[in-house]
Amino acid sequence: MKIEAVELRVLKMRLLKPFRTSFGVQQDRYPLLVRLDIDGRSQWGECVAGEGPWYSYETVETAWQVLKGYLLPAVIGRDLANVDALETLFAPVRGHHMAKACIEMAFTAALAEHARKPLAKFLGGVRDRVETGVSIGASLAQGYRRIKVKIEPGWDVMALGAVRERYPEITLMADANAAYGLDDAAHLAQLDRFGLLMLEQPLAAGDLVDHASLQRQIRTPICLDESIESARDARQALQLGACQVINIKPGRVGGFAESRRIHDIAANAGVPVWCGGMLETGIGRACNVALATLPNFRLPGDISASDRYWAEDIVEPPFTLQRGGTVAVPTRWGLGVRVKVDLVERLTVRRELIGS
Ligand code: OSB
Ligand code: MG
Repeated sequence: MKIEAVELRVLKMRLLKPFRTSFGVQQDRYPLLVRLDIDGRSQWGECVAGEGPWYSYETVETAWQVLKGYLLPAVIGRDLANVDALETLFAPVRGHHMAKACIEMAFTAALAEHARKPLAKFLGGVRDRVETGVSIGASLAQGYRRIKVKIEPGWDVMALGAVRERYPEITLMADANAAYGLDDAAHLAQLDRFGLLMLEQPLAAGDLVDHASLQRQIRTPICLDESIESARDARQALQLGACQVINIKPGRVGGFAESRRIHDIAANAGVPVWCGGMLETGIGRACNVALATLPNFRLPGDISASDRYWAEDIVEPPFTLQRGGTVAVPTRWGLGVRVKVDLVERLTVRRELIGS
């Protein structure tokens, strides 16, 4: 398989509802898309980098620069037998997993299409639908398997208490996006009484040691998101007792192959994983859905329906919420959804073709 050229583009898309996290409020999303021209066919991918360096040091801008300056020159025009070959060429670039992941995932989708398999089957998936969850600031959404409330200092115990009182039975969790410190351990222990499924990323991304210490002070299981950028991070987090659950986002960890390694490390340790989201368009969502069909994805993910985010998704068919709060896994070969190229064109605010 030879990647002949790659087109980078940034779209501008309005979120149906502003999205609030401990980093701030976001109304517009600027997804970075890649189109690989590979063996005479087009293959789309999505980079999950955010607009600013809050969730991660990576941004749309850094991903663009690293792709254009380093990653794409290393792979364009070369014959790549498999994902291993791609990972080897990317290895000299330190970090920048989001930039790497969009190429790795598009390349994997191309391999799946070439093998005449849906992406989920190609990855070894075992499900034809995945359980969905929804990540929200304040309002509640119906039909999802679990609700994740974004918290931060000043919006935590009271907020979760109010939700819990109104919905005593609902599967509830909280995501702090690194907004607390170890000094807040006693405060965070107050969340124990709400029977949360888990508390996601309470402390800073690099703080595996402090997460381990916090986990000894609270009953609520800690889940790590920002802290896990690689299989090595996952192995060390589990060795330290820093978490009891892992949120895998393929776009955060460098792609499907690294996601699979994290999945297997967690499975061997008896630790469940689930698939997080990064406000993706249908392209990134298709990748998340395919990954979440692996056996150790045992908890509902942040894989909401397209209409939770967008007035019109850029893929056809869009992802819809189905019976029992699930999303159906596409059955067509490769990515499994068709990209609406005309709509992508209209939403594009920046583009560049990187050739050999
Ligand atoms: O921490 O999981 C997160 C969105 C952007 C960046 C980080 C996160 C999120 C979400 C939204 O929680 C998940 C989604 O619905 O895509
Ligand atoms: Mg999170």
